[in-house]
Amino acid sequence: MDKIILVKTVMTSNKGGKIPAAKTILHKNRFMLNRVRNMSIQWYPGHMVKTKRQIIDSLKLIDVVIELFDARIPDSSKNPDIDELIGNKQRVVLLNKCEMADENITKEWIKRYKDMGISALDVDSITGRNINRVYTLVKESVKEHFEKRVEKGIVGRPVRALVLGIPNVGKSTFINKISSKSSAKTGDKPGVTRSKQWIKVNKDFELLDTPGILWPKFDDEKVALHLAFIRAIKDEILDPEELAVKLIEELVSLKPEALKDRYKIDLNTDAFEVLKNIGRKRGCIVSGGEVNTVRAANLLLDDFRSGRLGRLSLEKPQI
Ligand SMILES: Nc1nc2c(ncn2[C@@H]2O[C@H](COP(=O)(O)OP(=O)(O)OP(=O)(O)O)[C@@H](O)[C@H]2O)c(=O)[nH]1
Ligand SMILES: [Mg+2]
Repeated sequence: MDKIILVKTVMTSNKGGKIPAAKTILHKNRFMLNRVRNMSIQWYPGHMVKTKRQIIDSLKLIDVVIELFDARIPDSSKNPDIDELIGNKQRVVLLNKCEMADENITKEWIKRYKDMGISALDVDSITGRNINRVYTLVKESVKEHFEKRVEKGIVGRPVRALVLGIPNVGKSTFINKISSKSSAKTGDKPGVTRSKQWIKVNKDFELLDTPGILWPKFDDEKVALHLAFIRAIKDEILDPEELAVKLIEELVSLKPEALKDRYKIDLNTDAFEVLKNIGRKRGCIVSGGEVNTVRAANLLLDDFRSGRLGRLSLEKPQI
């Protein structure tokens, strides 16, 4: 196992506060870069701890939780803390970005949730796929709860849903799509939403947007890598070459044609060499003819994240 030392220098301002990500120095043994290694990824910044507290405070205001997973990685994008956090609140699961995932595998996931008695729907908040079915599902999930309210004489209040999920899963985009507004700020990186915000879908339905949250420790490296691949973890703390090598390794075993079709390259070599070949094909060359592997890595990650490698599901439901 080779060694990678990622040294992140954190400068301290004269007020004593930390200036994050001031400089990242990578000491890498390039000779060993083509070997499989363990990446240690952790990202649990203070704003997520604060959001968790806000979520607990909001629970008394809401009837149902809409939990978004990324359809490409439904297991890894499920925050293990959420079950405990929301207790026995009604829940609707949405597999978002479904048009980037393998359609048949997504169907298997939906069936799995239904078998477990969880209301679930595959949606795409860009194309709008199934978005018009979400309200019906939400209404069904709170029907009993609202009937009890009517019995108690409480009427005339809209259904209120709390939208939860990991960073960058598409919570704000989903809210904008279903409400046909652009009230919620969105962006292709984690941590765009910084505070909670109520958005009215119609007179009967209100949604609470929240900042994405992760959990304090990823016990499984694969989970951390999957989250990093889909950009739920901020790129600034990651090494793009390492991440790209891991993605190549996974794609080669899962769906090699995704790489072959896009880059027309030979995959019968180790993952770092594949990365170099991608760089060569795509003109990521520095003076002297060497491949700029950082550029090649970013290009590959960008292609994967934008769906240019085709529809890919990295996780299947376990039998
Ligand atoms: N292809 C595709 N892209 C999506 C979908 N939903 C969201 N996106 C994109 O994913 C990125 C993140 O979307 P946001 O809505 O900002 O994600 P978020 O969950 O609110 O993120 P935080 O506020 O950081 O927690 C944006 O670039 C969106 O355009 C989807 O269903 N399909
Ligand atoms: Mg957001």
